[in-house]
Amino acid sequence: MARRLSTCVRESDTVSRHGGDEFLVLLSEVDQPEDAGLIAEKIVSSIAEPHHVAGHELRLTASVGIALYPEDGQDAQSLIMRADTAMYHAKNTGRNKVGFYRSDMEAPATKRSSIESELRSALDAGEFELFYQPTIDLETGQIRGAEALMRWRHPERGLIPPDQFIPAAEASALIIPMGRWALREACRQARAWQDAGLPPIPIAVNVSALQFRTAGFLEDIQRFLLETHLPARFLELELTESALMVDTAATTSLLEVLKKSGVVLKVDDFGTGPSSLSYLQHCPVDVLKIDQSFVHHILPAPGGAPLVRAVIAMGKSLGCRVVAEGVETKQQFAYLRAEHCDEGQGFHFSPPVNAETFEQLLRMAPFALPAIE
Ligand code: G
Ligand code: G
Ligand code: MN
Repeated sequence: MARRLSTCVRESDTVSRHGGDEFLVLLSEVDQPEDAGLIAEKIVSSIAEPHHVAGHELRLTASVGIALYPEDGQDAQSLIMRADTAMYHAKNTGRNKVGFYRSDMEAPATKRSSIESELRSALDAGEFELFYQPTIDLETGQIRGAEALMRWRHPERGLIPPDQFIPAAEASALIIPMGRWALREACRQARAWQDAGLPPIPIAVNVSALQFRTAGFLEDIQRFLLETHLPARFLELELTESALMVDTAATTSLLEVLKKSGVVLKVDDFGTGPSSLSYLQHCPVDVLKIDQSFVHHILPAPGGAPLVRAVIAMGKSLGCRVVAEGVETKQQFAYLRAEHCDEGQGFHFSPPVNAETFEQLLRMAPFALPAIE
């Protein structure tokens, strides 16, 4: 894509990737606005030419928004913002895929703030819920723990899964109060189940990188544990590799303090992020969760999943417990069990369910074990 774009502009122009699937083109010598329009048209038709990738023919479309200096903005930031606005407008009107900025276009910032304010009022109105998915001891078939997963019970749209609101929450920093709510609610629920005489199990809460880096995170956790009288070992934190692999004094000491307090630290989606093995060796994590993409590749054939086997071995030699995510079939269960993976989580056992249903799972007999040939 970068090469395509570069061929449409002059040597003196600048092409850059802005993030995701967005590119910025800076045309430094434009005599009249129409020239920018012509180049944008050229870009759109160049991108529309088929792309050949790994033997496949791919066809793409693009939308271009144009902002002009100096009338649309005096600095880079406002020019980019207005080009962005024009781009969204071009995309939404769909007819002409190139559009110039006009002051009567609605800014994307205002659009974004509407989901933000929706999330904010949902939080105040108590519309978030935690669902729970069990992790199973692969040796015994018993429930060893649960992962808390947020759901939004929208008054009109029904139950909304996290992939539809967590990204917006992260972009707007609302993930911080939402994550704080999830932590407290998980502690409360863990305690309530114990008080009801159910087998005591730890509950794992997903913590976003931003929340983890926010001042007061540790104090919040300590307060929630105290308030709910929950021993720290029943609270687990799931952090992604990108949140953990920041080798700064602050991160390291926070992890050390959490670990010392008894809270269990888990690496989520292990194998998909920027893990440094030498850092991992010193990082005080207790559990590796093998990402489901690796687990899905377990084949019924022998020797099926070298990466899964290697991660289990590595986890063990680091002294970590290993959990396989996304276990969907009996074959996967049997393979993981034979490889002595400690725990499994996935649709084969149970999808994430509401608290009431989870309570029934806790009262049930252990999950049936696969036969070992
Ligand atoms: O539950 P699945 O059902 O769709 O969850 C999708 C994603 O949303 C997961 O990657 C999970 O990490 C994330 N997620 C779910 N609940 C929370 C939460 O309480 N906090 C954060 N930060 N992420 C969550
Ligand atoms: O990123 P994280 O691991 O926190 O996300 C857990 C996500 O995985 C949730 O969206 C949950 O609904 C989903 N999930 C749980 N078990 C399975 C499974 O067996 N198969 C698939 N495809 N997804 C699963
Ligand atoms: Mn998780």
